[in-house]
Amino acid sequence: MFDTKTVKSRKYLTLSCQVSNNCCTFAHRKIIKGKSMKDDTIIKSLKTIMNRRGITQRELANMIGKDETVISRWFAGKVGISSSSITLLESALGEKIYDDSNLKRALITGVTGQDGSYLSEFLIEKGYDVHGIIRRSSVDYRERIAHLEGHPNFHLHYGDLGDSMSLVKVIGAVRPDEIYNLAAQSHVQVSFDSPEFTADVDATGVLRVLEAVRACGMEKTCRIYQASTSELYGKVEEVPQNENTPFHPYSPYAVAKLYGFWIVKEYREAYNMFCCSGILFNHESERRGETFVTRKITLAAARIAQGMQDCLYLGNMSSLRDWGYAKDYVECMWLILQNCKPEDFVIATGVQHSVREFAYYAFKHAGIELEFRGEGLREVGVCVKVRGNVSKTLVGKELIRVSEDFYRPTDVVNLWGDPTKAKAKLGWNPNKTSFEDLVKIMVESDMAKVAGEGVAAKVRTNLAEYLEKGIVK
Ligand code: NAP
Ligand code: G4F
Repeated sequence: MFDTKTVKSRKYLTLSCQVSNNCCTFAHRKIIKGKSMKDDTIIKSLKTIMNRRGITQRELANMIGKDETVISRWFAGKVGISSSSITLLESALGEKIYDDSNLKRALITGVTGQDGSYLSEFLIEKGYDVHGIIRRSSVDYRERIAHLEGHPNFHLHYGDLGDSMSLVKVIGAVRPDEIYNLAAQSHVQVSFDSPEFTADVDATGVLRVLEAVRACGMEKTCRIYQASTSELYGKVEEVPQNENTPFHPYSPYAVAKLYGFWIVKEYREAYNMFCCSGILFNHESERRGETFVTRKITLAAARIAQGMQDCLYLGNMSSLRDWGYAKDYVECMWLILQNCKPEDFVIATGVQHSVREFAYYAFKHAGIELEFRGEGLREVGVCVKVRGNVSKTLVGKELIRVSEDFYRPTDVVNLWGDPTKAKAKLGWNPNKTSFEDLVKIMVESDMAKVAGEGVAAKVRTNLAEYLEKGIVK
């Protein structure tokens, strides 16, 4: 039975939330600054019904005893429709405006992560009923999906990749058509500090998902996407890398992910399951975790440009990556599961840049022209020119320095993907967002974030100090 509890969120007013076993479905619509959240799906469905039955806005308003302006505001997207209004409309119209029983159901592990949040948006937009697995945490910190909570097609369940029973329960209850297994300890450097945990989640966790699907008797009906990685190529044996390039994992993270890749392949062959790996090269965004190199750079560039940080410390700046935009990559995850047969795909842009180049362009977008001088641990990024509101006092200062703290015991230094197969078989466009646009999107977002930090600035300053000192990697 459901037990209704009230959950308080930092950012929003109170949400009512039904909690059952490990299922937490946000049944009531979220209220933001006194307004309900806009819901395109419901408006679209309501408009279809009105068109079909020739009902005008005024007639609809009369039917539910509301002023016509309320309906206009719903249609203009100025306010969303509350649950009680939906009930009222459905009873007045005598039909469901919103019926999710025929929707395709997707389950996303790692829904709170960068990719999980974009994939949720993408699938909701495609008309899916989206279910996500979240871990219990001592702080309610689900920033990336906060805007989705309350959407009628978005549901959250407690679970953990380290806990088979929770996976069996959620998969058995949701009975998804598609599972996207994105959950992972995804930081390569952290995998050297926590190798056993990384193996448990990134390797055995994949096995647990596959076995849970079998335990629920869904191996013939449920398609599974596994978030694999270019880190498998590791100490690379050829450039660029494609689906036939040999693997040479070069970190505990990559070794764990290699197990995930092979166990997916094994279940595909042994049990005829539709399960595939997307071998994704680095993809970034304004939602990227703050300790991955791109986001660390864009946040620091914004903070330095606005006088809130003195210097950025980095590790190996010569490392090369094929960086794409996460929003473009989630489309490919979906395309892989819509393919006629289960296959693995390399997803990349086919364009490579160094960490140094990323830093150069990021600082440039923030109004700071850098010149790199020296080599190895002595290399520095010196400010040679400033633009716009950036203080001229920065000119001549060393804004980037190298710290040994950010060097890895073994580092992958030459990733460059060949997306030919994904282009040809999935019709995916790897160059929707260019490298320059990606840097611009991230810097602009962080410039705005830093400018708006206000009262919270001190908290971020502490994090920046930690980053500078190498306490947080
Ligand atoms: P991310 O932002 O670090 O998100 C990781 C997600 O996994 C978070 O939602 C996290 O939940 C969840 N998670 C971690 N441990 C878990 C556990 N034991 N049980 C349940 N959930 C757990 O990663 P991302 O960048 O979105 O990447 C998504 C996936 O793609 C990962 O598997 C990553 O290894 C892989 N990948 C990423 C890239 C890339 O460039 N981004 C490239 C190739 C492959 P919390 O919020 O609770 O921590
Ligand atoms: O941004 P990174 O930490 O990403 P990395 O190691 O490539 O891993 C990411 O991409 C993988 C796909 O290839 C994913 F599977 C994985 O989950 C994750 O999303 O580091 C990129 C490069 C590395 O060579 C690193 O040594 O940047 C170099 N780097 C230089 N200075 C730094 C720093 N990396 C970090 N995190 N911090 C630095 O200060």
